[in-house]
Amino acid sequence: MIKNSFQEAARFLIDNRSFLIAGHVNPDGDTLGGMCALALALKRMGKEVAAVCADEVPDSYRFLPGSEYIMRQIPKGAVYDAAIVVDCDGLGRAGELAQTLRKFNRMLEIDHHQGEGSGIGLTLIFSTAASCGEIIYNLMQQASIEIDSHIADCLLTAIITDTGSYRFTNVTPDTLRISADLVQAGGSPCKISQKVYDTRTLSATKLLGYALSSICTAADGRIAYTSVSKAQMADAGADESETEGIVNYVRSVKGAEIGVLFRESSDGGTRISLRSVAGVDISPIARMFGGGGHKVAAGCSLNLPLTDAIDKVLEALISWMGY
Ligand SMILES: [Mn+2]
Repeated sequence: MIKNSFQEAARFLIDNRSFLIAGHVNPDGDTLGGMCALALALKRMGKEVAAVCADEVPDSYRFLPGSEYIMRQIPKGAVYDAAIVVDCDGLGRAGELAQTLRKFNRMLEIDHHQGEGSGIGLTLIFSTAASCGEIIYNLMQQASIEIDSHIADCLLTAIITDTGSYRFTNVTPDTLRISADLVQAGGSPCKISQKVYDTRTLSATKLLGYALSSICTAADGRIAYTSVSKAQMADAGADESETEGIVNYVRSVKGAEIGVLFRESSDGGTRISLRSVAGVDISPIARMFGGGGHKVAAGCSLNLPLTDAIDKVLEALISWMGY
């Protein structure tokens, strides 16, 4: 794996004057928490910072300090010395921003997927880290950046969401040590859990109802799956980001080793989210369809209508499981 040192990455933060911080499409707590933490720290260092994400910040993450800096587009005419890319397994994950990012000479990619980075600049890619939040914590320590309660909340959100509240197999002693330091610095797991998990909009709750009421199983119950159509989203008044988390309910059906959520996209294609129990590596299936992710959480998109996508992915999953 190509890896640069934390010293080099710390120098990169100190030496450059202005930064474009980018995250991935359909942003989650790790990409957003990491982006916000970096934006807050760099602004405090007197740097010029723009944080950009091709998709809207979901409501449940608007509490993140620094999320007010996240824009959908790069300000017209703005030029930045360097780019920092957070939680992207390849620049393509940044969606519409990828083109702009490829023009940078100075780049720092912070990630914990299996990929090796774009090869443009520096990389801090550690596939054993549970979240980018942990890597950014180590980077800040190296750069002697003081972690205040705002940054602590951002990094703790990254860790809590990417570990499923410390329930996934990716949790390591370091995950917990870093979390302890972040709580010491003023981060609040209680507040984060309430904002991210215990607050659901009415529209998202209705949509969850639709999704749960039509769960099906296949392969003797070892696969549980459901779908959400554009019509159901419209009926619930929900947007695409409000499907986040539904797949975890699907996976939790007793006996299911794999949970799948099929979501009809606005462009007529289908977005597929996959979850598996520990010990079942679902990422090869996501990659088979041009997607990616982790062993127990992966995803892909198919340029097919909902019902065709369901047929195609189920067929692949069922034969993959040896049926
Ligand atoms: Mn992540």
